[in-house]
Amino acid sequence: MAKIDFNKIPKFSQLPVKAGAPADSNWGVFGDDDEVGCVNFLTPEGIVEAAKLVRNGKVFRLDTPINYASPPLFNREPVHHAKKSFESYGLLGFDDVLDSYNTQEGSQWDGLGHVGNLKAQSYYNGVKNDAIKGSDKLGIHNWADRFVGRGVLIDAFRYRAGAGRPVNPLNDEKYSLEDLKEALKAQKTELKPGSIMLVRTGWMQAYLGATPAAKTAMAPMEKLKACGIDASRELVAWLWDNHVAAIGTDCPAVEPWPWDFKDDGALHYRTLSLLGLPLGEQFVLDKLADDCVADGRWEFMMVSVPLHLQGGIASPPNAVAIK
Ligand code: UVW
Repeated sequence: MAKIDFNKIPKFSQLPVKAGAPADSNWGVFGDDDEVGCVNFLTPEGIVEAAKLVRNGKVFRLDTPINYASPPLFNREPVHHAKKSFESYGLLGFDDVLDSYNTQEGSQWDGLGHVGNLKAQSYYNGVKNDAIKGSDKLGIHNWADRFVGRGVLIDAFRYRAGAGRPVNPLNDEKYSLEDLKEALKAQKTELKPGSIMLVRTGWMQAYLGATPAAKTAMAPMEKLKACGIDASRELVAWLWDNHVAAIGTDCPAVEPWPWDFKDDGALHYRTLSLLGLPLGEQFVLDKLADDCVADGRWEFMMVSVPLHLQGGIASPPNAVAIK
């Protein structure tokens, strides 16, 4: 792992640094063969600093129980959980067997092989579709022991409600860059280089409060409407210039859903493909947010251990925030 010198990272306005790379891409900044992306901003020094944020031993699980969404969103399959008995060996005991496990059925990090930029016909760092299909390139295993650092929660949902401009999370409303900045200011919190930025949009709370019939009605891709973060170039420049390592949200797509797959300016393309910036979706942030209000601390140590799946496309975050 190459040592990161934050002072030497080019500004967004200086991108791209590599000849032939698409506009607004950081391809080559972490090396031509890099498969880690912005998770490179999580450094050993940052982990040591993050550990100092642990003060009262409270732990918040940030991912949903498996199969929490019934049915899962975006036409993804539910997991089938069976227990395999040891009775045939004359023993008492069981193993688990999970069938049809889609790593994006609930809380998830989208890995860098999840979507490629259509215009550039490439994934992060210029990787081609055939390489994703036929090799472990850009797999989730690259983050298996890298996703630890300072977490920062931006409670954008609470901020907008408090400002008299509430968001309906079950509609395709958006949080602007200004909202995120103002919410941070209201929380007296700063982004520091190498932060894992979590944004509470209110979607998870609204979804969990919906009736079973409403959940069934909203689950299909073509029916779902959900709030999210603005996909503007300005917002993405702010993330990069602040050396944000990843962005995790409690909504289904980070950006408002539906987004247009053909739109080159979609946040999925701007982040995953052009910057190697992980997107986290359907995170559980409500209890953490309440605790942040209670103790006035919106930063914590965050530990996420994605599945050790060679070539994996995505993973549940298996994440905790520790205060
Ligand atoms: C969508 O935007 C469809 O979400 P995901 O990243 O889970 O595919």
